[in-house]
Amino acid sequence: MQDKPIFRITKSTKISVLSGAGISAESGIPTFRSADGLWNDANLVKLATPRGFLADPERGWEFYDKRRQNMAACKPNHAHLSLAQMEKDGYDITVITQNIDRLHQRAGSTGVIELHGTVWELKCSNPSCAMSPFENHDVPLKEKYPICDYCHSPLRPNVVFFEEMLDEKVVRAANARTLDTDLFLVIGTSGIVYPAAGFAELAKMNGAYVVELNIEETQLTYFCDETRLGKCGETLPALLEEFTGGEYKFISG
Ligand code: BJW
Repeated sequence: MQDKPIFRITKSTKISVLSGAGISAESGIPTFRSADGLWNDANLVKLATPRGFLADPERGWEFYDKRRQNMAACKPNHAHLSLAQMEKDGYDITVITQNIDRLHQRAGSTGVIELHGTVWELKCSNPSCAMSPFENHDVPLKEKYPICDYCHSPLRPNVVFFEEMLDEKVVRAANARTLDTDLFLVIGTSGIVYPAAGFAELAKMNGAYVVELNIEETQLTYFCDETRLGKCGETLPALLEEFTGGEYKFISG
């Protein structure tokens, strides 16, 4: 059997990354669907739905406040940092993330497309309220749950709960970039949640070279050109060095 050709990255290669919870696992942020993942507790899954959160905003905020405290204490790891360094070195790289933790931005990546929003913004839970989402970094939160100044409804994190539509502009941006990609890296996601997982399929259908980096095979593995098993904090810097033929060297310091 013939060996697969090694993909070669140059500065004109358009690289896109679809990242999921696994990229932040080595920073200490729990994933959702692993053996000790957040979604093993069905009650927590309910809190990540619009109805579940609003039914008990105090409990909802207890869940998100704890996670914000953890996220604030965590640092970007080698996977986030290697992508940011790639961008700084002049490579054309865009991160499309499902993560709400902002670790890509803290590592130095710019123009990150946040498919599922961010926990560092709050918005009003009343869809008819005119208040716009705003930054909030209070850790822990000052109150049991924050209230909208305008309409007095509970505020909520500006994240995409299950059964909610993703922001149309965000989806359009992710779609456009995916269709304009030579190398598509699928990092640390189970590929279960749509429409996010669909971007990896779209990239493949559009002719991109698709590489998955995960500690185990996923339901996306079958169509990827390569799957590299292992912790992405190790496999990603190694892959970037390999695909640039050594032109890019990750500096971990
Ligand atoms: C490592 C590693 C290391 C570990 N190195 N790797 C049937 C009924 C109802 C709905 C649906 C349905 N079928 C489809 C839907 C739609 C639904 C969906 O996809 N559901 C599936 C679960 C079936 N999607 C939606 O609801 C979306 N909206 C939508 O479709 O609107 C239309 C609609 C309207 C009304 C009804 C139905 C549809 C919205 C999805 C929003 C997802 N929100 C969450 C929560 C965000 C806020 C929060 O964090 O609290 O987003 S859920 C959660 O899953 C989070 C994540 O972004 C997302 C994806 O998870 P991810 O990142 O892949 O994490 P894991 O844990 O699954 O995987 C981690 C991976 O890392 C694993 O593979 C590990 O092996 C790996 N790993 N360590 C490398 N060191």
